[in-house]
Amino acid sequence: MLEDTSFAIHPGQKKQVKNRNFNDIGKVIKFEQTANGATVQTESGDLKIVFYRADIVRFVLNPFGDTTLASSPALIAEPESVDFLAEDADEDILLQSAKLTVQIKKNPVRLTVSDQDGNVLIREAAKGMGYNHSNEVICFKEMDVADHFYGFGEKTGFLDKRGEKMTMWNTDVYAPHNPETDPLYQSIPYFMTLRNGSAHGLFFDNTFKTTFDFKTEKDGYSFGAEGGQIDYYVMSGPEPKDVLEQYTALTGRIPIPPKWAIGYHQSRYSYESEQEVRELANTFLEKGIPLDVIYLDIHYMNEYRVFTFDRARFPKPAQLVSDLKEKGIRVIPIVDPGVKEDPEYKIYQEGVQGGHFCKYIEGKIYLGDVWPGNSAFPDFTSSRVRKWWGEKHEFYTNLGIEGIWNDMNEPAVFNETKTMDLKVIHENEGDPKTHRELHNLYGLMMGKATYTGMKNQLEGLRPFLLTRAGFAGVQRYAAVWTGDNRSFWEHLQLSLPMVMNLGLSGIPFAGPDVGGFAHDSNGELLTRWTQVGAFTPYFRNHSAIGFARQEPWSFGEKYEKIIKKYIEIRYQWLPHLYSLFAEAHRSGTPVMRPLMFEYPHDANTYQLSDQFMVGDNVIVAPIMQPGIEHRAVYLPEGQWIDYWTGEEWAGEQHHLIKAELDVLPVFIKKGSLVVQGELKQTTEMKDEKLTVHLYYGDCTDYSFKLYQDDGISFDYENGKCLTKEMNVICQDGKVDLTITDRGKFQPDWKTVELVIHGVCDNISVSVNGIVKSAIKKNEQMFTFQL
Ligand code: MIG
Repeated sequence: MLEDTSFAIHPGQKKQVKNRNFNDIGKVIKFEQTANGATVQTESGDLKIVFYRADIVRFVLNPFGDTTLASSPALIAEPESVDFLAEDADEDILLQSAKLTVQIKKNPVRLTVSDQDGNVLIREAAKGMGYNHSNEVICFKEMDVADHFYGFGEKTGFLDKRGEKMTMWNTDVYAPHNPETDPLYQSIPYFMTLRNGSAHGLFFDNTFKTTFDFKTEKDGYSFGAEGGQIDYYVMSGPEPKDVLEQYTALTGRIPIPPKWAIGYHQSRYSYESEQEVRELANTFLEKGIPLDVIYLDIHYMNEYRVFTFDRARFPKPAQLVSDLKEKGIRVIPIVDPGVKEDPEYKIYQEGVQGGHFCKYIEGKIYLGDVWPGNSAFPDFTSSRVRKWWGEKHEFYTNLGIEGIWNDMNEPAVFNETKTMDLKVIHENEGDPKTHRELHNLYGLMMGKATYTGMKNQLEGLRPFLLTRAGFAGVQRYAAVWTGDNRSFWEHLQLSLPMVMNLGLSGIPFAGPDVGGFAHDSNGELLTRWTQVGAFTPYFRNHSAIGFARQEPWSFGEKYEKIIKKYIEIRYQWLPHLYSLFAEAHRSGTPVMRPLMFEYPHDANTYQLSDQFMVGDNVIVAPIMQPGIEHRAVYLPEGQWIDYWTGEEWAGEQHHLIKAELDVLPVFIKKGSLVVQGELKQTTEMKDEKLTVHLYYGDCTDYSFKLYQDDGISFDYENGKCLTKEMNVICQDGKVDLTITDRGKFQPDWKTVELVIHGVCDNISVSVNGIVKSAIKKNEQMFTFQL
């Protein structure tokens, strides 16, 4: 029949292949200086160049229409006023701030960005910016032989992403994560380049599906998007720390977490009844295993309806929450975005009546299949919807709940594409856009709604939010766990570079499910994983329904004992870790760092994926294979002390280290210090005494900023916090400790004990210039008041 109609000559029958080739943007037509940079008219639209600071410059070009300076919600910064020189010559245009020089060759347009010393950071050569008729955009850059690439958010594989091609498209991946699994739940279109010891950053602010390609070409890389503008920021570095400071100036930093959120967390899919939760808490208390949080996974709800409890299994949630809180344990329930399609369910009614759900352009609400069956999805791109959703959390906060766990917020839907129909329209504050364009923002905006709502309700207490999906800037609202890993040794291994790269992507509060989520864990794996977890920023044991239980005692006494020991160590290290979180809050510096972050000139660190640093002076080198008690450890410049034995190891060398099952290899840099508190059951217990462990060794300036505040409120924003900057000089038989206090806060502790490790001769110790004591051989410890 169809043959008789015009369909017979339908053009699609010849299966035309789309021409995806990119057109170059062409040459410069006109140059115009602006308050913060320039507008350069090209053959393919206006290229706007904006200095945000002397060390941050933005490039925007829309090849399909008017170039706009509007940004995605990742951005929190506005351009500062920046002094710069502009020069319009025959062949090129030069824009120069105190830190950056932008050169624009005119025909064709080719950009070069250099630092103040003339070192090239990024350069376009044969190819520059391009676009095609499928509305895709792309930027090609030269790649130096010495370049190493880090960041990109949540990726599998090793630390350095040179040679990889990665996509940003928030995706629920239950299938086992392996080195070619990409994308995962988070989209952070940002990376840091390290070249010969200097670093610079690049943030591509585009919410569409983006691709970063360091693989296809030998001497060039590219980043591109399925739509939208070319819109990226170059950050000058030159230290990795500077890049993080610059990137987080644009996208924000973590609030200081409530102290309880950096304790040990226990989860399971699912603890299914009040009784089970109480028994769990009691077991921790009886066994004296420290614990701060228990999670409620989807079984707490009435048929997976968010903002409800199943009253048969959880008859008295308020009582449960308050009884546990008395014991210093908080309860965190899961909240998914999918709202069950049920005309008798209040949230669904409100959502429909208020116009809060995502809709097709024709007006029909989008429904997708998730846990509760057919469900509608709040449109978090609208501030009105965010307010509504945030306010709904009174349901939890009125019960005394201070933390929420957001899952499935890619959003995940049980269908072929794994997500919402791309045609769905988001309100987006009066600028409606398709899900195809805003998909990657869903988790971020849900996080914003949840965090803001809770913060309003908690009357000055810090909320805690855990999220699976996110976009650049998600650190402002939530900690990130790395989704559905498995109880494989390989997944313990891959969690290290993954969390380190999250840290380099502005997300310092992250961690994997300790012990592994799916698959059956075992005693040895859980033990080794808990040892690592004790030193990773986010520390939660979580496992899936239908697999072996993995609470600390699940595999027998031998393992339980070691697991307990390491959870205790976490609590002892809390003053130190909390100080590092405060540093992340101040400057974006990650808590858990790759060695290249501190030793960017040491090529041995560039791909080092099985060791990490906690702060700037502690190296953790875990065993991550079964039946193994030895491993190679690389120690960079300096002298390093084995945390357990006091043995000294030389830097800039590899060593073979022995570590039986109860040993996590930890090394402290000589001449530096670590601050510890007391053993405790929960973070609710205060430290009466602090211990400063100083590792004696030649050092002319080491400094650590010990931070304390009340751990629960936002008073720190008004100066109610204490920073004790401890400066150490160890030389010629002398230890000089200088302590400078900043801020007004009466700390918990009454005494501070100084323990000096590695003293082998008479030395004299002074604190703030006053000689405290002369230490003779083997007298290594003394106590005083700080
Ligand atoms: O499709 O809520 O990643 O942590 O336990 C599974 C049940 C949905 C996925 C999360 C996991 C959680 C589980 N969720």
